[in-house]
Amino acid sequence: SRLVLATRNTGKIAELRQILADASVPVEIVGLEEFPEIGDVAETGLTFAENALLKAHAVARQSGLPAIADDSGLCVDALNGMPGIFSARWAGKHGDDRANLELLLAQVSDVPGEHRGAHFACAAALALPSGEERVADGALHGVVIDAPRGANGFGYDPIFVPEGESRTTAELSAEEKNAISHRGRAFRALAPIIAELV
Ligand code: ITT
Repeated sequence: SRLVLATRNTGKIAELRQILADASVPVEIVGLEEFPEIGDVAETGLTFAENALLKAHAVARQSGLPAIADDSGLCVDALNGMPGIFSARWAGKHGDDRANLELLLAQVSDVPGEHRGAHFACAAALALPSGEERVADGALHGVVIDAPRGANGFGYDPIFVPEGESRTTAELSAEEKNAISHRGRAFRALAPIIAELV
């Protein structure tokens, strides 16, 4: 059976294909490029779970296939949880990872080390064409540092160091990141549900 991966973020696509392969989800994953008629979904939800479900339902309805979506972001304690669900467009233009990271660095520049706590959050959603839905969450706690390091991953990875690590998530290998990440945790929790329902 086939399952549509309802994201256009290339960083997510690479990680999700690996996470689902490692979890031995027994379905064929097809990308949105197979459905050029499906446009972007307005992310009008107030939570990661709401937005992940909006994306999964829109793609399931339009493709006629089960769909999975990821909504994720970085929640910074000193910024009252922002950028959170606004992480992809924090500096204004959707998906400008470099500008988003630079703005965030400027916003935390005078926050002392002991108040640099943050977490990545991910909601993993599955929607069926019938309207049935499931969602699972994952988080990765750590700190925001004051200068970028590392070339792996995407988004805010160069300025985030997980608890118990000295490297940023952009300095971890893909395998190392997936083993601990918000996305790895959320989709490993969803994997048995995908296997059951799809
Ligand atoms: P889709 O909606 O097409 O999936 P998107 O990039 O718009 O793609 P989101 O609205 O979920 O997705 O935004 C996620 C943002 O959060 C992303 O642009 C990054 O800035 C940040 N982010 C999420 N997971 C991350 C990770 O593992 N490492 C670094 N940054 C991450």
